Amino acid sequence: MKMYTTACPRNCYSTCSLHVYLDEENKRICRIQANPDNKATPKGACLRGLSYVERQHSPDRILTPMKRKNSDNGFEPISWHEALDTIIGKIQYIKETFGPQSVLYYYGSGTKGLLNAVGGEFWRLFGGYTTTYGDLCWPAGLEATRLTLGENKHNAPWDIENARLIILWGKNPAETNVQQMRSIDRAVEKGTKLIVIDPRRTISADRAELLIQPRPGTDGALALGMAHVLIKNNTIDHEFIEKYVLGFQEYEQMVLEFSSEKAAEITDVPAAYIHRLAEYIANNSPVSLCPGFGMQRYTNSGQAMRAMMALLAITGNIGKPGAGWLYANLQSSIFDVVKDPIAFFPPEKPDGIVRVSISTSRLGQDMLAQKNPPLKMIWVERGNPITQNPETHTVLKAFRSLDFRVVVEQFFTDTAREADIVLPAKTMFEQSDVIGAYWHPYVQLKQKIIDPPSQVKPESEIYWLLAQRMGFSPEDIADKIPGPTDQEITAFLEKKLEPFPGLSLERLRQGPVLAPGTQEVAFSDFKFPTPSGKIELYSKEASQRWGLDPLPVYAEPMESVRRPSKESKKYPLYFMTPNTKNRTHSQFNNLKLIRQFSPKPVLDMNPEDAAKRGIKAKDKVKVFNDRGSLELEVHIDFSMKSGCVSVTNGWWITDGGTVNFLSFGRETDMGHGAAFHDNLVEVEKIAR
Ligand SMILES: Nc1nc2c(c(=O)[nH]1)N[C@H]1C(S)=C(S)[C@@H](COP(=O)(O)OP(=O)(O)OC[C@H]3O[C@@H](n4cnc5c(=O)[nH]c(N)nc54)[C@H](O)[C@@H]3O)O[C@H]1N2
Ligand SMILES: Nc1nc2c(c(=O)[nH]1)N[C@H]1C(S)=C(S)[C@@H](COP(=O)(O)OP(=O)(O)OC[C@H]3O[C@@H](n4cnc5c(=O)[nH]c(N)nc54)[C@H](O)[C@@H]3O)O[C@H]1N2
Ligand SMILES: [Mo]
Repeated sequence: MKMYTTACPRNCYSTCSLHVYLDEENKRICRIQANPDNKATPKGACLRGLSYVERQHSPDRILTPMKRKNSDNGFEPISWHEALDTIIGKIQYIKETFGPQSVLYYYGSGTKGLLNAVGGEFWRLFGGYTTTYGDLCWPAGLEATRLTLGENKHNAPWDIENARLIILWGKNPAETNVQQMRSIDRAVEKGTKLIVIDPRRTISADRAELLIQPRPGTDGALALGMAHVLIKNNTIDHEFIEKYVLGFQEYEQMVLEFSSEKAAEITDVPAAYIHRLAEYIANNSPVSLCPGFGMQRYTNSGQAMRAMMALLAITGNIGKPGAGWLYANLQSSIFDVVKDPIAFFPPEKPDGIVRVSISTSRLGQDMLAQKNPPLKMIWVERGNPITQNPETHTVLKAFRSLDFRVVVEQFFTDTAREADIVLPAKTMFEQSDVIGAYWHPYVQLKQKIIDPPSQVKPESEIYWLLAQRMGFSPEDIADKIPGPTDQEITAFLEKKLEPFPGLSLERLRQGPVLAPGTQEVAFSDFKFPTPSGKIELYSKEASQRWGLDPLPVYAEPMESVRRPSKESKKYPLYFMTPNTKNRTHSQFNNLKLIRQFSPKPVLDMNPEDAAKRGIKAKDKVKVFNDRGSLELEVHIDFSMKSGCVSVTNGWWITDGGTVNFLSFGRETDMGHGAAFHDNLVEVEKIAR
């Protein structure tokens, strides 16, 4: 057995450092263990990580190019020669007849890496394309943070042990960032207080002193109510505000109108608890506030996140050990300009190449609406938009209205099933790449450990082959599309690392390296790269860029039982679709190991809501709204706030349906995120 150091490239906070063992004789990945050199992830992989042994060698992997059969819906294997010839024929025809922007190049978050940029380079050389702006994951929070603090970074994960109070606000790390739970547990052992704010009583709340279950989408109001109490009680840090905060006076005026009773009325959280929350913050500095991504999937989330950050700003809980806003730590994202989500996501570079950009949150609607030129083809890689983007029925309709669909995939996902040609995708063990993280500050090498199966080619090689066939010159592709050999990949990565002397491939091969210039305590220099150089509670940019109030005022989400409308009468339940420990979105659940823990989708429901509808434990129910429906088993449990129901996201249509049958394609108030949780439904028992 030979041991390699590598790292998990999935879209997950933890981005664990791993020791992976290869059985050289049988050419099999045979053991996954922790790499203790990463201070944030020293204790080992999660269930998903352990399942890579099965995933790598799964009999369900796609191992050759496949094309849709004419006769039925099945697929048949084809040669690379046929696959590439077909694709070249189609893309050239589409480009000449309709224009290159008739091709939609879509990519998801399936794997991290520098080599992901190769696709964009290919389509740029092609002469242009259509792509997406915005992001499904985190942009409302990224933008709220950028507007307020100037930059998305936070203290190193292990620093949370210095906190006296930890607030998990709409984050469920016991499932989505298990490695963080280790530090939280250690802090709790030492006497740190833990509070969870979530409409569900998640397993992260097991060791919490206080669980607050607000009505979904009302966190902004909760934060303003807490600020009201802090200001009224004069438990704020005047000196810190004076030195580092912009707009306190305007903010104070707004907050003084927002009494705890008003907040209680909006949030369903009794005023006494709003006072207690404020007192916890006042009496237990330093405070580490961990907002999750789940709570920024509403149409009012950007402003809510700003209101939550303000609590730290007015109590001086930023720039100090054990304190801060732990949203996204992009200190290891040294290669991209992710600090400004708007500059990062839309592809408009001033290079003379015309790209059309459509909203990823409204993917289906925008694909269908595109006229100039109309879309004819989609290329999908690293993503599963049929399952994961909002409004699946519309996305399906848009896919089916195209002339030609290519999907690069490891497995026959719901999206791959819609393709005309499926190209087999590499796994994390089959090509080297350099990756960052969004929680810990390490740069890591995801090492090649094993050759891909004979007919599997990494995307960079697929693009290189297409580039040859397109007749792009070696000068055109130099430094953009590396050749297929390991040496060429290594040279490509080394070139990217050149500006960072501490980050040679040689060094990264030994294990994780802290990103150059890492601040273990973020903002410890109290430099905030906002327009004013201060923490902005009053943000002109918020109004200039997003048409919002410069102050973090509260607005009711679009789909709310408190908004009088036909829909809110018909559909009285909030439908939340958070993540689960058993999958990364739609990945892993096709594996036997994982199936043992989560064999089928279930709907979590409060006993009160179930009783009203005559629903009993394990009944088969239908969850529905005007957009679609899902049929599944119910799980009745007091952990769910009444008035709310929940199914984890990522189930495939072939498992019985994706939760996005029910969601609507609409953007968050800032950052062009997807407001998945603005989603009202009704539930009824299915008669047997
Ligand atoms: N209703 C609802 N919907 C949601 C969410 C929610 O909370 N609720 N969450 C949203 C969030 S936060 C996110 S980040 C998105 C995720 O959306 P996606 O990024 O589309 O989701 P994944 O399910 O991770 O799909 C990634 C696919 O990439 C494939 N893949 C993995 N590695 C490679 C590779 O190297 N090459 C290629 N070609 N393919 C590869 C995997 O097999 C998988 O099918 O989902 C969003 N959708
Ligand atoms: N195991 C695992 N880990 C993952 C992922 C995965 O799929 N699986 N995905 C990764 C990715 S891409 C992401 S985006 C993150 C997401 O991980 P998290 O940041 O933890 O986000 P979610 O799981 O979407 O939602 C977290 C919590 O928000 C709660 N919530 C929903 N609405 C509200 C609200 O209005 N107010 C409050 N206060 N809470 C609310 C939900 O009940 C849920 O428990 O996890 C990453 N890590
Ligand atoms: Mo995400």
